[in-house]
Amino acid sequence: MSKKQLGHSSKFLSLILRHAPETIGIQLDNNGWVSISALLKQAAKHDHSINRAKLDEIVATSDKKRFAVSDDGLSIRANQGHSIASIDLALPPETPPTILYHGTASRFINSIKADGLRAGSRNHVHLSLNQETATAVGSRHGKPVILQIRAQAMQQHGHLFYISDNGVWLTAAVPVDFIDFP
Ligand code: HQG
Repeated sequence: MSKKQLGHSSKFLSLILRHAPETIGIQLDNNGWVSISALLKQAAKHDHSINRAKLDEIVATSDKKRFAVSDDGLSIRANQGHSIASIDLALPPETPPTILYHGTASRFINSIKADGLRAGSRNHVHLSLNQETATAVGSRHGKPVILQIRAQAMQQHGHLFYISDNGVWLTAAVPVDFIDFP
């Protein structure tokens, strides 16, 4: 399987498992899981044939570990990035490091200064453990700007933090008081 083909199928799976399962007629459970056999059957019906070996290869080679297969091997979910409001990843709240990073684009800074960080179309604001990752995330949107988030202070003020299975820190929103701009 070429890298390009894998990337194409990985994008398709992200779309289905994070945002739009209904487009191929499947439903995710409350925690975002779906039966792999149902997923593959419905994907094939919608012109996207993926066999189990290919699915396992996508899960194993995803550079960011975007997907998790359940321990019994029967179900799959996306580890983060969902926009479906009813999905609760049921992650336990965790204590974050003192500082987390958020990579954004320079054109968003004035709006972030006014409103803080909003989850927008996703269920959480995504925060990175290090500046390198934040730079990569921000570069997707334009000229990257790295914000420092005083995460532990936020937690002390009652904000909850979670860590996805692939190491992305998640929180509902970041008030501007906890953001250090460069
Ligand atoms: C910005 C990728 C104006 C926010 C990445 C971001 C990540 C505001 C954009 C994951 C704002 C939303 C998520 C405000 C936030 N005013 N703009 N008040 N508050 N924004 O893509 O964090 O490859 O939804 O700064 O690696 O860029 O998909 O979020 O620039 O982990 O697995 O609004 O997506 O992972 O953009 O990226 P996104 P994100 P995958």
